[in-house]
Amino acid sequence: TKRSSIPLQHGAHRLGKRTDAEMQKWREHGLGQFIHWGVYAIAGGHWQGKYYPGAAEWIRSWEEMPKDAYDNLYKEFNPTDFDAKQWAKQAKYMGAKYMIITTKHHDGFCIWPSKYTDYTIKNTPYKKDLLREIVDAYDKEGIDVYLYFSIIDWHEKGYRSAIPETAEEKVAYEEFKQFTRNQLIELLTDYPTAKGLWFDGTWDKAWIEQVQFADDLEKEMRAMRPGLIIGSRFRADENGKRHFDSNGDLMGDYEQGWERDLPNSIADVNGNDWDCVMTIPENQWGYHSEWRGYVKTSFDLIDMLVRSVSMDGNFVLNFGPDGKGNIRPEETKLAKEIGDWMKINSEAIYGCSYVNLKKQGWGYFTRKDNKIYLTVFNRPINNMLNLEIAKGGVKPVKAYFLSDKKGVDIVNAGRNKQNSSLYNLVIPADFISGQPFVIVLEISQSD
Ligand code: JFZ
Repeated sequence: TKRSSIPLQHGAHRLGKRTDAEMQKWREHGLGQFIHWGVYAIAGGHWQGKYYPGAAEWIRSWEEMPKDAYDNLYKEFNPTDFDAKQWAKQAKYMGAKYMIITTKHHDGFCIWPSKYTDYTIKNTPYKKDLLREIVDAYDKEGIDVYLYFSIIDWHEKGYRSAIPETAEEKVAYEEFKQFTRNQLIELLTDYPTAKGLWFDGTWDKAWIEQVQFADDLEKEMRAMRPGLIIGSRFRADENGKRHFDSNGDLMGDYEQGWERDLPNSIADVNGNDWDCVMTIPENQWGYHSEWRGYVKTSFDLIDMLVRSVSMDGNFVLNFGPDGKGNIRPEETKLAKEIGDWMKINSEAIYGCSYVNLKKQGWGYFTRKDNKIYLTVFNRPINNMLNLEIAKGGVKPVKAYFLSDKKGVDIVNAGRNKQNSSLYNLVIPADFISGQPFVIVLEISQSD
C-alpha cells in the first residue's frame, strides 16, 4: 500500500505496533480500571446545594463555582475512609490487569507531594502521599499502574490555554513548560514501578504549538524508562496534527482517542493498539453525588469489554471515589458483577484478540491460539449460533461451554454463495443462563 509521506521531524517515530514485552503485556490486559480522584470529589457535583450538570471533575469551570472557594477545598481534603488495599482488592476481583490514576487533573491539585508546587496532598489535613499508597497497593495485587497527568493546570500561574502573546506571558508559559517537565520527571523518578503515562488536556492551542519541546520531553521520558507506555494524546506534529500525524501515522504507543466511544469494526482501528475509557453514567469521571440519566449495567459493560477485545483493544472502566475515599455502592456492585462474570469467562478476555470471521448478531468472537471464544449476548430464538468461515479458513474441531465444558453440537450447514462454510452451534434448549455466556470452539488450521 502506498502511503503519503510528507517529511516530518515530529511525526510518528515508529510505524506499526510495538513488539516489546512491555507492550505485549499491555495488549493482553483486556480489562483496566480508571480512577478519577481529587478535590472535586469533595464538591461531588454540587456547590451550595446547586446541582452541576457537567462532569463533576470540571466543577471549577462552572460559572456558579467561585474559583477561590474551589482552590481552598484542598484544606478540607481528608479522606479518612480511604483504604488503598481495599480499592486494589476490588479491582483485582473485577479482573482489572491495569489501572490509571489521576495524579493531577485540570484543577492542578496533585495527589502526590510534588516539590514544584504547594497545591498538593501534603498541604491537606490528610498530609500523606495518596499516590504512594495507591501505587503500592496495586503493585502488591499485581495490577500495573499508569499515571494520568493533565497538561491543563488551572492552578499554576504560568499556564495558558491560548497561545501566549505578550513578552510577559511568553516568559510565564516557558516557566510552566519547565514546571510540567519537572513534575513528569519527578513522577517517573519517585514512582518507578508505574508502567506508563496517560496524558490529558493536550488540546490547548498553546500546548499544540510546543512541538519541539513535547517531542524532546517524550524522548527524555522514554530514555529514562525503557518500555514506558505513552498513548497518542501527548504531543502534536509540526502541522498541529494530534493522535495521527500528517501522514496518518499513529503518534505514541496506542490510540488514545476512544473516550466513551468504541470502534464499530476492526477497520476503524487501522491495525493499531487502542483502549477505550468508559464512564458508568453518561459522562461523569470524578465523584458526582447525584447521577442523572442512564447508568450502565454490568451487562452493558461486559458487552463493551468483550466488544473491545474482539477488535484488539482494551476496555478501561472508570471509578470516581468520594471525598472521604469511599468507592460508591453502585460502582462496588458493578465491579463485583463484572468480577463474578470474569471468574467464569476471563479465558475469553485475557490475551485474546480479533478473529477474522464475519461478525454475527449473537455476540462476539475472540481468540487465543487454537481456541475461538463465542460470547453470546443475544441468544437466538432458534438456539442456533451461526458461523461462517471463508474458504481456506479454520476448521471447527469441537465446541463446548466454557463454564462446565459440556459439549455443544456443531452442525455442518453447507456453503453459501461465496463458498464459505456454514455451521450452526446448537445451544441445548434446556440450557438456561441469566448471563452472557461463552462457547469455546476448538479449531485446526484450514481444511
Ligand atoms: C478528558 C477530561 O477533560 C475529563 O475530565 C476526563 O478526565 C477524561 C478521561 O478526559 O476529557 C476528554 C478527553 C478526550 C476526549 C474527550 C474528553 N476525546 O478524545 O474526545
